[in-house]
Amino acid sequence: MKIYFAGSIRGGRDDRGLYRELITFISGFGKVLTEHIGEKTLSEMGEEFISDKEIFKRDMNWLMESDLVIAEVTTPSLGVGYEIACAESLGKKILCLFRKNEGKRLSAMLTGNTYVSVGEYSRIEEAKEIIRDFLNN
Ligand code: 6K6
Repeated sequence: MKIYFAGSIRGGRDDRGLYRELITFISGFGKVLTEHIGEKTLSEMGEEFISDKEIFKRDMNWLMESDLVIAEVTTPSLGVGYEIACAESLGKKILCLFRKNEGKRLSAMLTGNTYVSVGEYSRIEEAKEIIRDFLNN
């Protein structure tokens, strides 16, 4: 199983440690194509050795190749929103994970979209449980 993990990059890197832990967990179920999303060294400023056009092409190819998409959507990101919309058009299964109790509400374009599974969690263990249920179905 090939899994596309989406998480904010230029939208903000505050959750990169969380992404890393989730990617490690998800790797137990299949191949995560986008392991770099959790990398400490990947800052908001970007990968210096690859152009934006190359990033877009590479990521779209991975998205097409993937069997399903798991997106951590607590930190709003235009790129993640775009990937979710593309994944829906491509007919991929999509799980969005949103950390609640931070005084923020997730976009109605996700919560109101019956195509997308949305899992709200407080602790990372709950997020893992949601992922486990999603992947086992
Ligand atoms: C890295 C740091 C800043 O800019 C970069 C460029 N590198 C990227 N490398 C890989 N994937 C990227 C990059 N930029 C965006 N993406 C894709 O968009 C990822 O798959 C993320 O899920 C999503 C993040 O979008 P933004 O809008 O938060 O950057």
